[in-house]
Amino acid sequence: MTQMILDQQRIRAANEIHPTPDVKFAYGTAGFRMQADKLDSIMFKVGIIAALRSLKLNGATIGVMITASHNPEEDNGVKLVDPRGEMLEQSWEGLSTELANARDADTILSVIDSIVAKYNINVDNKANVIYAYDTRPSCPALVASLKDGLDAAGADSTDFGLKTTPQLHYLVKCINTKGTNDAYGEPTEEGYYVKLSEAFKTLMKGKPAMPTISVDCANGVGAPKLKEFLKYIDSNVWSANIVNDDIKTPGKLNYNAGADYVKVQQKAPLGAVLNAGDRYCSFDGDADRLVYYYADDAGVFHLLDGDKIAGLAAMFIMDLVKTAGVDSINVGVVQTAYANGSSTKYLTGQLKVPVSFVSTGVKHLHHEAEKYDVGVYFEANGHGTVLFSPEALNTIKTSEGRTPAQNTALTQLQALTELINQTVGDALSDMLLVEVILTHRHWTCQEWDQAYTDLPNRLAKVVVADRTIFKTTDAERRLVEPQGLQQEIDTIVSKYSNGRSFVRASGTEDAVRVYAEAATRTETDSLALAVAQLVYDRGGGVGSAPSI
Ligand code: 16G
Ligand code: MG
Repeated sequence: MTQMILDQQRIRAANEIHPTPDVKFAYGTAGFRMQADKLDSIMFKVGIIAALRSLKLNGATIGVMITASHNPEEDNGVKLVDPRGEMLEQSWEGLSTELANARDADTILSVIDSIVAKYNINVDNKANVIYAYDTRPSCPALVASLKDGLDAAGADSTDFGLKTTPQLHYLVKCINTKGTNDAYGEPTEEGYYVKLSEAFKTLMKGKPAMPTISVDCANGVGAPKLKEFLKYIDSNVWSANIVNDDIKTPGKLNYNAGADYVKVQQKAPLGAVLNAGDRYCSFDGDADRLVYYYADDAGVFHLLDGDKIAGLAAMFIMDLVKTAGVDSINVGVVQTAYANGSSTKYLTGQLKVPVSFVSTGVKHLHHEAEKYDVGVYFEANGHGTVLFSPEALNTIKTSEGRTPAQNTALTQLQALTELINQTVGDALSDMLLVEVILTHRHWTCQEWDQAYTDLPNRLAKVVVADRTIFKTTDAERRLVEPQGLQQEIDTIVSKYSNGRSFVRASGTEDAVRVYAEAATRTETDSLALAVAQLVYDRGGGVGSAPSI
């Protein structure tokens, strides 16, 4: 048994109070996520994992965020944040899953022992953990369970209260870099607003203000946080009208609102009546995703999703790098298979920017983006950010322009590195980035939208007996198993003009997702239905046959 500071008696006691239900838990794409009433035991175990991870990293501060993002209010979830504000290192997911599924106290203690042994953890260190949560009614009880785990593990922990997910990532990075050469900022919520607002003001200096934007906050934590941010900005410089800001009424969180709803339904959220020419955007429930939209003169809804944001950001940064005379800095974009085919064509054909493809999930995009000097990564669903490498940051900071124009561009680039949350996608920070670019270009949403026209696309969901039989390769763009299925998909796809379709098991839901795009809406729907039917037939479909 472990000799460490972990208090075995307390772990046993905590396990009594927070018994593990008969559920198969897995640390998925974004941590543990499910109906909130099944999560109690997970929370105290996550407290222990967070402490162990901190011990492993010599007491560096680890973050824990309690949220289920865009998922329904009755769900909740928890994820761990590594010291530099990144997602938990993947190699820890397996053992976290093992601990989550351990039921009796002896098994729990022996899994803890194996983690200590495997990672050669120095138990003399002191663990440091911070945590925060969103507006879900289930959060307070889950926080209490988390705290039991942290206490049992002897961790020093700080409750940062209600925060957006990206704010928690920001805080973790600030705490761990405080006093170093690459100090990220003040580790307070105020510090976050100050950093973003100062950078924003620098970038907006001398530019005429645009009309007020409407921001749908999905009745989630983004609403109070955006209100707070607005206090730091003169409304003559920039103003926002917040819709869906009711975080008190039960049942409203994410209900027919928020970035996921708007992206999937391809329509405006509840509470937003679109006036032609105005700008609208939506955050998701924990404010780490952003999509824009507008209505044209005929009143038709148009979506500007993560792909459009990536294109806009890459275009602007490439121009700025050139104007600043630091074109040794290379810019790259990272996408997933869900990126609209037209967006990839625009990036490679028009912007001539390198594009790499990775599997779904922020951790994959983030790491790939780190390979560029400036790595722009966005999922079509609106989660993304821009990463500046240490070398790029240094070049921007130390270069001296030969002309006033070059100096202005360098100042703006420097401000961009501070405006953009480099730990993770951040709806507030990303929105400010988009607002800066539109202001600099004097563009409406409609003008921004003209970069390229999205191919019509459709996402379908098929419930099957066992989704783990669906195995993919090539950044999830092709199936290797079940055998032969990819060939059948290829045959179907070849019948459609500009057709593309792929199939992958969801990492967050018990279902298989089917994506399809083609030249026309009718063709797209027909393609999506045909592939969904194939998956249903050959993959062991459960329940009623797919419909679109
Ligand atoms: C999670 C991921 C998101 C991804 C989505 C895919 C993070 C923080 N979030 O929400 O990036 O797009 O899962 O869901 O990584 P799916 O596997 O169910 O399609
Ligand atoms: Mg989210």
